[in-house]
Amino acid sequence: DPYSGDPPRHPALKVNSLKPFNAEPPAELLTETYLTPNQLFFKRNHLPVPAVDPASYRLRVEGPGGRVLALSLPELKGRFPKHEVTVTLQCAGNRRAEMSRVRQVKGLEWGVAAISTARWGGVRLRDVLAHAGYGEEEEEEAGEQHVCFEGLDKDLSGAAYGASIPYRTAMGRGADVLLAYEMNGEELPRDHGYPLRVVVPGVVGARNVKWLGRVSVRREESPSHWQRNDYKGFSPAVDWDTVDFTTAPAIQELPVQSAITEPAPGATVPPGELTVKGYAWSGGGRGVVRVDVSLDGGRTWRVAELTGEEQRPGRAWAWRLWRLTAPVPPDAAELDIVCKAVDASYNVQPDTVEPIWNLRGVLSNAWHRVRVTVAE
Ligand code: MTE
Ligand code: MO
Repeated sequence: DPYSGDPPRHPALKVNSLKPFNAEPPAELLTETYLTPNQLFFKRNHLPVPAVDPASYRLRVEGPGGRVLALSLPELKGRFPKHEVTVTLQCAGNRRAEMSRVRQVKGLEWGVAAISTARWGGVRLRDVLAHAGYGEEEEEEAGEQHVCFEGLDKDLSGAAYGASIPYRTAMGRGADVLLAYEMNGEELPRDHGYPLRVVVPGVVGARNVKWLGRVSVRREESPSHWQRNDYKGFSPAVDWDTVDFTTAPAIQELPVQSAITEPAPGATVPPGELTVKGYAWSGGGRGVVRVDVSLDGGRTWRVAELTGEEQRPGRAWAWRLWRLTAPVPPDAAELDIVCKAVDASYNVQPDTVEPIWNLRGVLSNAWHRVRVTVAE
C-alpha cells in the first residue's frame, strides 16, 4: 500500500477520499478562529505523502543557462530573509457538491470548507530566483515565462506532481510568493508539504506545490497533467466529448467567493434573533469590501460585519470572516439564508450555479444558500 506511510490526521475532518487523502473541516469549525489550526486545515493530496529526510533534502533551482543550485534547509533559512504572510488557500473544487446538484460533475465532492487560512513563514521565491541569477527584466526581454514547480510526490509511473505560475506573479513588485517552511508558527506538517512548499497568495490551491523538489523558469507552462489537462474552466455547453484542454487557460487567480458556515443546512433555529457566520475571500490580492446577507432568499439584504485582518490593497491575500445578527421575521417557519461578497474591483458572485456549471466542477462561487427551520 503506497499510502501506508501517510501521517495521522485529526478525527474531526470530513474525509472525501482516504487514498489519496482529501478532507475538509466541519464548516462551523472553519470560522471559530481567523487562522485555521494546522490539524483542521483542509488537505488535498493527489498522491501518497512522501517521506522527506530533512538532512539530505535539497531544493534544486535551475538558474539561467541551466546551472542548478542545490540548497539545503539550513542554507535556505540562513541565506535569505524570513518573510511571513497570512494567506488563504482555496481548492479550485471548493463547493463542487453544489455544482453536482445541478448536473453531475467529475471530481471530489467538496462542501464549503476546501478553503483555509494560515500564517506562513519562509523565504521569498523572488529572493531565491534572484540568487539563482534571475532579475525583474527577464520578463520583457524574453516574452512570457513561467516559474515551474515539481513536488517530491510521484505517481506509479514516476511522474511528480507539478504546476507553474507566470513569471510576473513570482517576480513582480509586491510579490509575496513564499517557499514556506512554517505554518502558523509550527514546522510545516507532512500533509502540507514538509519540509518546503510554495505558497502563491491569491492563486488557486493547485499551484501551491507541496514537498517542493525543483524550481525552474521556462518559456512554457509546467508540462504536468495538473497544469495542462486539469484545473481549467469551461462553458456549461462543453461536455467530455467536446472538451479541449489545450485552448483554455490554466486557472491562476480565483474569483470572489463567500459561504455561510453557521447555521448548518437543515438546522432548526429558535425565533427571536439569529446570528449567521461565514467567510469571504477573493483572488489576486483583491480585498473583500462587503458581504450582503439575506434571510428571505435574496429579496431583502443586510450588510454583515467583517472581522479579521484587513490587509493592504492589492495584497489582501487572506479571507475576512463575517457575521450578522438579525431579527428572525416573526411569521417565518423557514428561512432561506443567502450570502454574497463584493471584492475591491466590485466583482460580485453569480446568483445561481447553472450559468457557471462546468464539467470539472471548478470555480463554484454562486451565492451560497442555507435553508433552516424556525421552531422553539
Ligand atoms: N502539491 C503536491 N506536491 N501534490 C499535491 O497533490 N495538491 C494541490 C496543492 N499542492 C498538491 C500540491 C492542490 S490541488 C491544492 S488545493 C493544495 O495543494 C492543497 O494544499 P493543502 O493540502 O495544504 O490544503
Ligand atoms: Mo485543489
